[in-house]
Parts: sequence; C-alpha cells; structure tokens
Amino acid sequence: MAAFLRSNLFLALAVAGAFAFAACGDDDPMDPDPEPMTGSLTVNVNADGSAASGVTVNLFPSGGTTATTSLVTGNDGAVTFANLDAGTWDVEVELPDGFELDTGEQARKSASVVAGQTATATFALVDTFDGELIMAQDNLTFSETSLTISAGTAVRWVNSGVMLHTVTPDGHSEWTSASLANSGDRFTHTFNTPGTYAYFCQPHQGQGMTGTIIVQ
Ligand SMILES: [Cu+2]
Repeated sequence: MAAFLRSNLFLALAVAGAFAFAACGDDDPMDPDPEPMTGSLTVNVNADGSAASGVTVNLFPSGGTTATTSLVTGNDGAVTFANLDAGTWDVEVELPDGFELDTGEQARKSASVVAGQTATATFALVDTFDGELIMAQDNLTFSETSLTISAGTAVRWVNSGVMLHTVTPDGHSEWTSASLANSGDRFTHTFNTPGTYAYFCQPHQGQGMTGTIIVQ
C-alpha cells in the first residue's frame, strides 16, 4: 500500500513537472526555483510617419535611472527587447540630430510586459532638419561631390542604398568617421569653422567614392 501511494505521488509530481516544463520552457522540470517567465517588448520609432532607423532606444527597469540595455533601430524602425521579466519597464528614445518629438509625445514611457507575449511601444518623431542632404549611394558616389556651405550649416549624409558606406574624414578631425551600415542610416555634422573638409567612403575609396565640404 505504501509503495502504491509513493508511486502515485511520484506520478503526480512527474505530471506536474511535465506541465511546468511545457508551460514555462524551464530546462529542469524538477528545479525548485524555476526561472521567471519572460516576455518581449518591441519599440517602433517613426519620423514623419515613416520608420526611423539608427535611433537608440534605452530600456530601464520601471522608474530606473540606469539603462538595462540599449538597442538601435534597424531599417524597420524597430527594436525588440527579448527575455524580459514580466512587469513594467520603461523605454526611452534618444533623439538623433535634427529630430524632435512629435506634439504631445514623450521621450520616455512605460510598457507592461506579459509573460509569453510581445508588448509594443511607439515613439513618433518629427524630422526638423533644415541643412544640406548628401546621399551615400550604391553607385559608389556621394550625391554632392563638392558642396559649398556657409559656416553654421549642418550637413546630413544618408545611406540611400543597402551597402555599407562610411563618411570618413580625409586628413582632418572635424568629425569622427561615421558608419552608415543600413539603408536610411544617417550622420549629421554642423560646420562652424571655415575651411575645406575632404572625406571618403572607406569601402569604396578606391572606386572614387569621395567628397569635399567647403565652408565659407
Ligand atoms: Cu561607399
């Protein structure tokens, strides 16, 4: 009789363990302290209604001041924080040069993560850039090979293709080499000092992908 009870108890524990395994995906069904169940949080960043790539999104514990982690939006304007403990998290968007929050939008907001589900948060930005645009193009040229501007003007390079391009200073340190890895990635620099600033694309310098900014 005792053996019968013990075997039934074992069966019950085994069934309960198997259920816990199926429900939580825990590695060890007999683990007395299983990992908390987790969910995901996808953050979408739009600028003027279109996906905004290259935007840094910081993740904080609710009310926290130190970011748990940071991700940069890809071509789809989105990042996904995975394996988050269920509960409330804060996400904060870092505004790139030339971008502002849309009317009524906040730079930091809370999101409720539910185990086994993907929560979403959205940030709406407005592109207020009013400087000069230069496209880094997959035909291995910059759209403006020589651009003359007045001091105080901002120049933004945008990757209009899908190849990796860079905006690398040639013989000066007016800015630090910028990598435009993905379509839509951008780099903005404001020129305050008159002079001639040459630059090139590192992967395509040999094919003549170079440019010059003349600041008057
Ligand atoms: Cu290039």
